[in-house]
Amino acid sequence: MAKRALITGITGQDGSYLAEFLLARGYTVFGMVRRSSTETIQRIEAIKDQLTLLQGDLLDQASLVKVIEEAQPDEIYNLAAQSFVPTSWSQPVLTGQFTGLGVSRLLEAVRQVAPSAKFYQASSSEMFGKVREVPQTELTPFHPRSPYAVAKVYGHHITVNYRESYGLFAASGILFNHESPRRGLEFVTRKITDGVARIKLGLADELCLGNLDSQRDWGFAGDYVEAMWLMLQQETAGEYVIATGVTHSIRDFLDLAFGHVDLAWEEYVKQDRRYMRPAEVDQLIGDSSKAKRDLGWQPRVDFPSLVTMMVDADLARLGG
Ligand code: NAP
Ligand code: F7E
Repeated sequence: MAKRALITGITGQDGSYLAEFLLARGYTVFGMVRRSSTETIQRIEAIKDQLTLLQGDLLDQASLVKVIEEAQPDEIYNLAAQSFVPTSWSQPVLTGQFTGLGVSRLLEAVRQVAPSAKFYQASSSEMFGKVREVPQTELTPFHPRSPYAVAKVYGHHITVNYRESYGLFAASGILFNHESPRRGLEFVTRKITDGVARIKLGLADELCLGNLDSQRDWGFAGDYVEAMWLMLQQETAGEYVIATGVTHSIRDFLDLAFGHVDLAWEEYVKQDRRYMRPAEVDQLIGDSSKAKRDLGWQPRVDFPSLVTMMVDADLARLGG
C-alpha cells in the first residue's frame, strides 16, 4: 500500500519540492494549508490535482488533530513556520507562536492521534547564530540571534523532548540556507536574482540591500528535501546538519549573479539601513559529515550553478 505523508507548509518553497519528491516515490501526499482570502498555492499549482489539501493552522490545536485524523499519515513533515528573520523582530510574539509553540501543538496532536507516525522538524542553522565554532556540527552549542532563531531552538528541543518523553520517532534536520527559483522574493538570494533580471531587462535601475559582508552556506532546496526524507527512512530518529560545507558572502553572490548577465553590481547596488538587522549572523558553514555517513546524503548543485539557475529562472519569468 502507498505510504501516506502529511506536509505542513506545503505552499512554501520546501513544501513544494518535498511534495514533488514524495509523489515521484509513489506516496499519497496530504498538505496542510491555512485559510487565506487569496490563493497561496502558486508553487504547487502544477501538482495540486495529485494532492489532498486539508485546512489547518499551527495556532489552532483542534485543527491539527483533525488534519492528522483525516490524513492518517505514516510520515509528518513540519515545514510550516514564520520563516523570515526580519519579521521576527517586528512580530516576535507571533513568530514564537508559529515557529516555536506551533511545534508543541503539532507534536501533541501526533502523540494523541498518530503516535507511530515518523515526525520531521525543520530546524535551522540560525540556531547557531553567533557561532561558537567553525564549521558547525550537531554538537555545536546554540547562540540564537533573532526571535526567529530563539523560536527554532525551542522547536528543536521540544522535538528531542517528545522523542525522549514519549518514544515518538521525532527527527530534526538542522538545515543551512537553501534556495531555488521558488525562494520567497524577500530573501537575499532571490531579491538579488529578481533584481538582476529586472535591471538587465530595463525594468529597474538599482537594487537596495543591507549588510553585504555576512556569509552563508547556500545549497539548493531540491537537494535538501531529499535529506528530510532520508531522515525518516532510518531505524532511529536523530539530528542531522544539512549543508554544502562551503560559505560565500553576499558580495560573492552579487559577483556571480550580475556577472552572469555581463553587468557590474557596484554600478547598481545601494546599501540601505532599512535592511540592516539589530543583531546579525555573520558567518555560517555547516559540517554534514554525519548525514553523509549515516544517510548517504550529499548535495548535487554547487554554488555557481545555483546562482545561474536562479538568475535564468527570473529572466524567463520576467520575459527575457
Ligand atoms: P516558506 O517558503 O516561508 O514557507 C513557510 C510555509 O509555512 C508556508 O507554506 C506558509 O503558508 C506556512 N505557514 C506559516 N505560518 C503558518 C501557520 N500558522 N499555519 C500553517 N502554515 C503556516 O519557508 P521554506 O523556506 O519553505 O522553509 C520551510 C521550513 O524550513 C520553515 O520552517 C523554515 O523556517 C525552515 N528552514 C528554512 C531554511 C531555508 O533556507 N529555506 C533553512 C532552515 C530551516 P502560507 O503560504 O499560507 O504563508
Ligand atoms: O538573509 C543579508 C542578511 O533573509 C541572509 C531563512 O530561510 O535561512 C534564511 O534566513 C543574509 C543576512 O536569510 C539583505 O542580513 C543583506 O545576513 O536571505 P536571508 P537568513 O536570514 O539567513 C535560514 C537558515 C532560515 O532558517 C530562515 O528561515 O543576507 N542581507 N541584504 C539581506 N537579507 C535580506 N533578506 N534582504 C536584504 O536586502
